[in-house]
Amino acid sequence: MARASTAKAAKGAATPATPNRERPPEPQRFEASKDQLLEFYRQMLLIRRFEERAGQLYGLGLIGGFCHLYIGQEAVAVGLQSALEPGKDSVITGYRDHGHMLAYGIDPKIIMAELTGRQAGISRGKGGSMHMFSTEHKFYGGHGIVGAQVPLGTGLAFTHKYRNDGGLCLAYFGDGAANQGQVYESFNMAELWKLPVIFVIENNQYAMGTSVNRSSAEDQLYRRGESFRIPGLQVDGMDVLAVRGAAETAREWVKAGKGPVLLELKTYRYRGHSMSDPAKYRSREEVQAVRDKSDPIEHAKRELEAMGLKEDALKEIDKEIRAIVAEAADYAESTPEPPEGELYTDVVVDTY
Ligand SMILES: Cc1ncc(C[n+]2csc(CCOP(=O)(O)OP(=O)(O)O)c2C)c(N)n1
Ligand SMILES: [Mg+2]
Repeated sequence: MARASTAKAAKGAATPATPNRERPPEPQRFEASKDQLLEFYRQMLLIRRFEERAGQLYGLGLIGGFCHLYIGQEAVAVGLQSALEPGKDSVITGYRDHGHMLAYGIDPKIIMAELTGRQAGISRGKGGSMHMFSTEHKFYGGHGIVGAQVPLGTGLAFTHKYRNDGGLCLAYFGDGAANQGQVYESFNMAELWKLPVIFVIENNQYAMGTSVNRSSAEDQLYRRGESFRIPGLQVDGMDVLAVRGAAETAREWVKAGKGPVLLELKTYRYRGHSMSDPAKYRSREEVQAVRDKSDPIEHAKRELEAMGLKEDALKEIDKEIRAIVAEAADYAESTPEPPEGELYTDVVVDTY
C-alpha cells in the first residue's frame, strides 16, 4: 500500500528527471613501450624495497608511532600517478602514504628521514609515517582520520576549478573508509558542481581486521557513486598497465569538465594493517596465494622478459634500487633529530 502511494506521488511529481548520465568509455590496458614498463617496474620495486626497509627499521625501534606498509598495492599508486602531472594535479591519501609519495618522485631520503623523526624529514620529523606533505608536488598528505581526505580532496578539486588552473585532484581512500558518511556528502557536492576529482577506492579487501564482505552491503565498491550519478569503473589493481589505462580514461573524463569519476582498484595488502597487527583474521595461505598468482611486480617482470629484457638487466635494476634504499636508510639513521625549539613551530596558537 505504502509502495503504491509512493509510486503515485512519483508519477505526479513536478520535478523533471535529470537525463541519464553519460559514462566514460571502457578503459583499455595501457600499451607501454619497453622503457615505459621498465620505469613502472623500477618505481614499484622502489616502493617494495623501501617499505621492506621501513619494516626493518620499525622492528629495530628506529621508527616511532604508527607505520602502515603499502606492500602488494604498488601498481595502484604507480599506474595512477604516472598519468598525472606532479605540481599541477593534486594528490591526497590516508595514512598508508609512503608509496604515493615515492610514485610522485619525492626523494626517498626525506621520506625515510620523516619516518625516523628527523629534522630533514619532509614534515621536519614531526609528522611521521601518517602525516607527510609536499605542497611543492601538490601532495596534500598523509591523513590519519579514516575518510577525512575525501572532503579535503573535494575541496582541492574545488580550488582547481575556482582557479581554473587545469589541474585535478586524485583522492585515495580505502574500502573501509568507503563506508563513511562524509564520503557521500563529498560525492554529492563533487557531482553537483562537476568538480575535477578522481575518487579512488583502494580495495585491499580489509579494513584493519574486517573483510569487505563482512562490512559492506554493496561490496562492488565502484557502484558506490551511482546514487550521485558518479560513474564508476572497477580496475585490476595488481596490473600496472590496466591501472594506467584506467587512469587515462578517468583523467580525460575529468579534464573535459564532465565532473568526478570513481575508480575501484582491486588490490591486496600482504602485510598486517599496521606494524602492530598480527593478522589473525586471515590465513597465511590466503596471502601466499595472492603473492603467487597476482604479484604486481612479478607480473611486470614477466612482461618485460617477454619483451626481451634480460635477467641480468633486471638484476642490475634490483641492485640500483637496493642502493637507493640503503642510502635513504643510512641518511634517516644518521641525520639529526629536530632541536627542541621545533616543538613551537608549525603550531596554530592564534584564534581563527
Ligand atoms: C574516523 C576513524 N575511525 C576509525 C579509525 C581507526 N582506523 C584506522 S585505519 C582503519 C581501517 C581503514 O581501512 P581502509 O579504509 O580499508 O584502509 P586500509 O587500511 O586498508 O588502507 C580504522 C578503522 C580512524 N583512524 N579514524
Ligand atoms: Mg582496506
